[in-house]
Amino acid sequence: MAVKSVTCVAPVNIAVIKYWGKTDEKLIIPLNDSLSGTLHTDHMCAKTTVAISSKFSKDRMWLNGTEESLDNPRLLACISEVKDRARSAGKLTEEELQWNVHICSENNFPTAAGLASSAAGYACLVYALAMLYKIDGDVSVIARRGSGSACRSIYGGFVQWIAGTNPNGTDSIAQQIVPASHWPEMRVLILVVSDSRKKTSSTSGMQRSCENSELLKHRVAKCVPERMSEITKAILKKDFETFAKITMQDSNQFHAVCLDTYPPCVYMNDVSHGIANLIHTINKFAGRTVAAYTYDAGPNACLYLLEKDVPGVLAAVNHVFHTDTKKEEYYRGLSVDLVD
Ligand code: 2P0
Repeated sequence: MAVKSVTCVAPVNIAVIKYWGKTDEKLIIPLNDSLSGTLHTDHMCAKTTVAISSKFSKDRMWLNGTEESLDNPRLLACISEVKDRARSAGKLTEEELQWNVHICSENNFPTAAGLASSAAGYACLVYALAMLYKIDGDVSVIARRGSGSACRSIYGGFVQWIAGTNPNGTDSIAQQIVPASHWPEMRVLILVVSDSRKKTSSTSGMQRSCENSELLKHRVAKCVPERMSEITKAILKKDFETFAKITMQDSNQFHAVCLDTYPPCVYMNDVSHGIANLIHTINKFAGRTVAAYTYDAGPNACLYLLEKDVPGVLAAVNHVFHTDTKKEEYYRGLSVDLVD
């Protein structure tokens, strides 16, 4: 039986300037630009196989071994955008374009625990489909339709997601600022505080913030544009001090917006705050900025730091927060570098 298939892996990205809020829910157009580092796929990644065949009787999808419904508008939007582009590219026959698709995807890290699982998952799916249907050009614009942050996982290194100005979203795309090789000493330490599913999804949390957070308006109008410009300069100059300060300030402001939302979205817990305090203490006693923390829509800490400081920071974290699997809250350290 004729089957065409492609398997891809795609990495997680960790934002240093956060995406929070949309101007268009359906097209997933963000309120503000954002910026992230793309992690190496060795440790945290999504792996997806896509296949088409004349013998497949319907579209089907499996996620981490369990069959899931394809009745998801975001998933369908990604598939249909890829097929539209494939039709214009003309590298597959119309008959092949009509074949049903099977999708098999898995993550090697907690799903929906605020560790960018949807970002890696949709980036992987869209990239694999793009290879299967032989489409050219930027596909971050399609990955965005699956999950906003997924567009940033299409590229390696430090990546900017430009919000864009076009109401149809065609210019809301990701682009690489620098490859990982620009700053090869950069590391990210993931401290898993909890791998349980988050209470408020990012999608509904940001929707609520848009409805009633005054702080979000100030953040979007003033803080993010200034920070995007400053942190980009810091990355180009490899100025860790400035990079780290902006990263921590933006994480703190994002969580302040979450608390300014009514009812509030609470993502960080006592262990998360404890880790943030520890980083400030380490930085103070070292007399320089050794590490920067950042937290997404969950309690897990991501630390950006340089390779030379990984052993010291890990030792301090291990000393203060004992691994105790009997407790519901624990952490696990994972040091990863960025990918090109
Ligand atoms: C980010 N987050 O920039 C921010 C920081 C969470 C906190 O992107 O609705 O899962 O699918 O577009 O992409 C999470 O948002 O939300 C996110 P949707 P997504 O990484």
